[in-house]
Amino acid sequence: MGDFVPALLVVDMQEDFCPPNGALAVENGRSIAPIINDLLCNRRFAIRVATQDWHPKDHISFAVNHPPPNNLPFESFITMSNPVPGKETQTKPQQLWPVHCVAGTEGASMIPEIKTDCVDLFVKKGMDPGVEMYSVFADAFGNVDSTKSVDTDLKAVLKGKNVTDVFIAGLAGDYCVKCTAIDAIKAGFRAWVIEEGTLCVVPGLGWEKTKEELEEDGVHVIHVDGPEIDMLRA
Ligand code: VGL
Ligand code: ZN
Repeated sequence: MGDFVPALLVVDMQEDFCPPNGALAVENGRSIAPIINDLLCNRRFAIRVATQDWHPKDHISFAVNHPPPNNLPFESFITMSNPVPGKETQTKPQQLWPVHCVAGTEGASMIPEIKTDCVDLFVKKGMDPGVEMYSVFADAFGNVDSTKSVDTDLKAVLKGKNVTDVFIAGLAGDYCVKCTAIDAIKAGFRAWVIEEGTLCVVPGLGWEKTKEELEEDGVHVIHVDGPEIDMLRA
């Protein structure tokens, strides 16, 4: 058998992504907490990481930071430039969101249902006001080393622990979970998304479309009661 060193990434289980008060609440967001806790506390992972979306008030993805009429949360897209000096001519459409996960606010805190005692490392992302960062590994332009958007080089941490396989759950399936899983592959890991451990901003078809995109990029979508997770039982 080849090397197998698994890590767990719990993505953005924060108040702002959960009802009843979350600014960008994912339907039933809190309901996946027991599944995530079982993964966090009852399985053999070399490292268990929790990410937190952590934006400054002037973040580019906040609809209120743009002039009308093209500033409707969930609906409008603006043009975002690569923040890296010399690369500013590179642009991408960026979807706008309600103000969410502002650094240090209640909305940015982990939901209390998550057993944070079982988390080994917290990583904050989305900290550069000028660029979106759904994935914990890279910003929207794929910037890694040059990004000021993240407080930890997670790829380096995982490689330092000889991690080969990254298991991913959390919120939201169609944004941060998806981008983190696809980037995990680009970073040289095998990637496994646990279907029952994630929920989407767009319920229903959002997950079906996301699953296709994940599998096209080589991410394995698995079930929490399947053999891959069973084998990790502590
Ligand atoms: C997320 C939208 C904006 C996520 C973060 O955690 O999936 N989605 N910021
Ligand atoms: Zn965000």
